[in-house]
Amino acid sequence: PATYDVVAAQDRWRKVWDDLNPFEAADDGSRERRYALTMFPYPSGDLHMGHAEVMALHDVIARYWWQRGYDVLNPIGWDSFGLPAENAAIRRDEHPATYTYANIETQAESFRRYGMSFDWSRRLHTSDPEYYRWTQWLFLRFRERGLAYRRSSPVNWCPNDQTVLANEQVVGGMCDRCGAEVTKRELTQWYFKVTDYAQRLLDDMEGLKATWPERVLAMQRNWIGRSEGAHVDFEIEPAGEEPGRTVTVFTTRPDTLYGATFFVVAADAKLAGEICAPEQREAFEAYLAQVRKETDIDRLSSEREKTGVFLGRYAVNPVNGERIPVWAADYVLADYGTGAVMAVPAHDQRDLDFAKAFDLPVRRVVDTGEENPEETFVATAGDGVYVNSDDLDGLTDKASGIAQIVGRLEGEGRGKGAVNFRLRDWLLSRQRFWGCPIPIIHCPTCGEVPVPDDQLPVVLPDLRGADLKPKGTSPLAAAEEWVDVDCPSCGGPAKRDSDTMDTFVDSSWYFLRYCSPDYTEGPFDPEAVRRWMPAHQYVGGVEHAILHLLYSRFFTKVLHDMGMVDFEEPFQALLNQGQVINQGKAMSKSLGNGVNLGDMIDQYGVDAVRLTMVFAGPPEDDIDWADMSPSGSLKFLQRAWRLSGDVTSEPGTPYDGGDVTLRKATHRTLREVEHLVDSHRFNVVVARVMELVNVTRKAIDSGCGPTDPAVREAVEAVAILLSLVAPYTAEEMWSRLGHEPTVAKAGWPTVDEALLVQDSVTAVVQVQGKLRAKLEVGPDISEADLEAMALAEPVIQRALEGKTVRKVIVRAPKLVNIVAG
Ligand code: ANZ
Ligand code: ZN
Repeated sequence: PATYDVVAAQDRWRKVWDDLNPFEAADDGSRERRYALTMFPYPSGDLHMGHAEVMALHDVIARYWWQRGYDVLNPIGWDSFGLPAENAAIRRDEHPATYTYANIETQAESFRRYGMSFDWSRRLHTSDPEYYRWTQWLFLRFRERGLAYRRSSPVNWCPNDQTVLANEQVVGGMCDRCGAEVTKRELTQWYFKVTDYAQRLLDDMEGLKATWPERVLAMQRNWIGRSEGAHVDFEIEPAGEEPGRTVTVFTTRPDTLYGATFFVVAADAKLAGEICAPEQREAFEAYLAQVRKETDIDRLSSEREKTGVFLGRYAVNPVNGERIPVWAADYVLADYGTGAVMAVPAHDQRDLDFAKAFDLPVRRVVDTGEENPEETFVATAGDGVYVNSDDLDGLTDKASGIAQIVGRLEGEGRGKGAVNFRLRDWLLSRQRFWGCPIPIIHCPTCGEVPVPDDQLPVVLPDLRGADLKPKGTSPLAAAEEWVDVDCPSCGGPAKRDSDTMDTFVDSSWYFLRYCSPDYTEGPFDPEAVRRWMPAHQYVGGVEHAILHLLYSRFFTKVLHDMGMVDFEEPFQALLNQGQVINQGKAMSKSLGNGVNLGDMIDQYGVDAVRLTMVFAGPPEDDIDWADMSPSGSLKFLQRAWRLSGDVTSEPGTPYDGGDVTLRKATHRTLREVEHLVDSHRFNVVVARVMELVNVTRKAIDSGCGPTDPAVREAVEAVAILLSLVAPYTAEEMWSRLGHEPTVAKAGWPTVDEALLVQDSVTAVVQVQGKLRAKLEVGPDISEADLEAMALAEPVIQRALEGKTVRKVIVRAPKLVNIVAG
């Protein structure tokens, strides 16, 4: 039999598609719009198996929407600032742009070869001045609203990359880019005030419940980390020369206030140094030096021995006037809550471990019925009866305990109910070159002066190679010609801000820019955004579950408050694909289990690789390439392709008179695929197409024969269905069926409802071999269902009255024989 020449097909159709350019969004209102968004890539190297997977899955959705007649926006771009290009540039002694734009070309070519249905006319790169002009513009608008500000604080510092990192970029105490251990440094840095939006970021997840993976929502919820409790004011007693002062703590358990037996301040909080008594100073400083070297992970570990230093001061418990000692310790974090806690060892295990280590008193104030923590050194956290708690004594539940104590504190002006978030402001300054310059000028007279809008973009200077080596300050600081400017306000000598922005700033709004990529009046044309956004479907990796998605949601909310967009959530639905692994493990150089995408495509062709990715299983699951059979996929594509050569009726032949059984199979498949694509069960789509190919083959060889119009209908449907997954093969089939390209826009066949009606079959029900009833049932009824139906039939129940059923013989769908006696 003829074989399908995969390579020739790829060459042929690639050219035709380039000419036809079929996937440009019309954006003319003639059809309903759908926005299919895929997370844009970093241009580091060529595409790999992971890209191949996510793109194959994403394209099923976009291509399906095209077939359904929507006007689809399916854009592509590059997140092209960032460290990999900069590090490569240092190694190669060139400008980061050289490496970046070369990789972009390579990846773009690979996407085209892979047959992605992108709208190439909207392509963008975040490192283009035309793009980052607007990143800078947005930064200035955020700053005007008080949402971008500078402050000095201890920040995460990667000694290897010589740059600060956001909390989100520190994973397990390590830099998430290079794996080096992260340390702390005191630096003045720019922040976005994302904490102002904490509650809204949390609340608006309600509306995403049905369309975002629960695990992503859970990760965001946890990252935002909302806790309800109270702020309680403690007086620190004056001591010698040292004045007294009020220190507030955040607690989730104000009801345990009578059990507070000591007070702990984070050793690295300013407060600790300020209140430390002179005689404890030396011990405190030594301890602080040790704490500064620790990571937050160490500090929060419950396994570690508790450490700390007495500060020589006493705090006064606001409810009973009790004097309790003030300690500095590392298990309290400086940047959470207020950086100080009231320690209730009986009901908080961390406090109890600390009390044990330093022999501090433990007092139970809630009797939970468990053993007394004063004796067991196991803290109890549950509800119980309040004891040793004055007016609370006798209450039996947390809610009333908390309500009563908070009411009293509020009445006395010594505290109030409070909500605390784990979420921190987003640190956006980076001391690296290859990023978006921060459009601020520092003037000794005027202070921070924004670069006027009409002078944007602030373009990066031409630095390369050794100029870019990390030195702890941004390489831009050393570029004198660039950094020294006249103050836009007073005209005096001033300096540009020499930091660049975290690349997550660039990616927090790119999906808006796609709607009008050439717009010059602003970051995006509000009308274009109104037409396309929010994106109907976002597809990408779960590694972006927190950072990118949270930041994009934050940006969208700010833009909403600025009146620039009229929605508050950017992505209506989210799909996270699994990973491509090999032999059960993530692919890596060190394991030597990497699979090269180019090799796979050379060996099996694009379509077989795409089909394998889609057929591998539910899109959310990992794909173990070792278990996959791209050669099996290729064989299937050959079989499908062969059908198109066997059809002998003319294109345009009406299907009406065709073989009804085959027509039914075709129409059922189409209807089922509609539901399957909508519910993202793409692997089952492939299975259904395989079934239809088999049925059609049988019809040709031993059924209605190749001339029957139903065969043409079935094969055309196969081509259209395959166009979602295997675009080259589908195009090849479509042309062999006598049609013009492109099959990608052939349009979804209209499903004939009449052909979906299930035929019914008559089943006979016998009792003791005697015909008692006839039932109309579906041809696919299961034995169990048929038996249940028979036994439920009133005539049969009457016939069985007073008898015991001994045996039921079922031959679905035709016969049930009941033996009773
Ligand atoms: C007294 C108390 C009694 C507490 C008790 C808990 C149980 P979440 O839920 O994570 O918000 N805390 C407050 N600030 C802290 C900081 N900077 N570093 C470490 N721990 C801190 O936890 C809030 C609880 O964590 C607070 O409530 C406080 O301990 C502690 F039976 O106050 B609690
Ligand atoms: Zn000035």
